[in-house]
Amino acid sequence: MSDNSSQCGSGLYYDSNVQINFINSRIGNDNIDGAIGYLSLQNTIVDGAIYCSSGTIALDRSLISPVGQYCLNATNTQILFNQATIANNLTLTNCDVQMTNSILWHTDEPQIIITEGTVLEVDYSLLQNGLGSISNYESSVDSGPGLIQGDPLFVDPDNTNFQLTADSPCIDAGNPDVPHDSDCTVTDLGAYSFSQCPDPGDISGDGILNVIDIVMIVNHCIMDFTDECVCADVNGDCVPDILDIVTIINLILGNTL
Ligand SMILES: [Ca+2]
Ligand SMILES: [Ca+2]
Ligand SMILES: [Ca+2]
Repeated sequence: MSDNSSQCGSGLYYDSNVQINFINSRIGNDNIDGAIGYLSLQNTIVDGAIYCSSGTIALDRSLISPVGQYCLNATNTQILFNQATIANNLTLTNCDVQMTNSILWHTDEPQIIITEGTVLEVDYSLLQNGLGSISNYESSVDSGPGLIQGDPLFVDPDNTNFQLTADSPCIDAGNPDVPHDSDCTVTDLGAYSFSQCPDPGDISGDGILNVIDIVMIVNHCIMDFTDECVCADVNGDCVPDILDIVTIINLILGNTL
């Protein structure tokens, strides 16, 4: 959806008991203006801002990064952030907010402006300046474990690329008890996970699958799985075992699996 028009000058406007689900979507250059309903964003990028005066907003593996003052301005709203990247300010009034496995990033301070009545529960997230990112945090924030602060080391935030670089502190910083990333490591913070194994089976990291990788898997990964062994799981079941050895031999021999 892009450059759409509706009531109130927004790309999408809703004001009744509707449920709106965006999945694997991009909302470009449009704002969302809503009330009462349930707005769900999964694997979705929002280039505009969201304004909401009641109801529920749920972000899962999604990014909001508008050019402007706010990415989310909400009143009397329940807000659920899970693996969200929020790259602009929030203004929250009388909201019930849960944030986990997420990133809050913007150069303006504070990044979250709480004007009154809001309760924010946050854990396993990067807040740019820690709890100092949130106005009135002494009275409005219930902070849990796993909070970090600092630069998330995005690839190119000036050009709206909020993917993680290899040195990002957000990698493996999520709640270890929730389902792991597709590379079988602890979940990363934010909308984008960083694959720590671009070439499954290439333990040596030289870009070539050969007997050296097999020896390394046998000697270092089958019995004692370490972070260096993330590429040992060649068949994608998150368990390094003899099946991975069989799989890598077939890959080396060019056999069809
Ligand atoms: Ca991870
Ligand atoms: Ca190799
Ligand atoms: Ca395996």
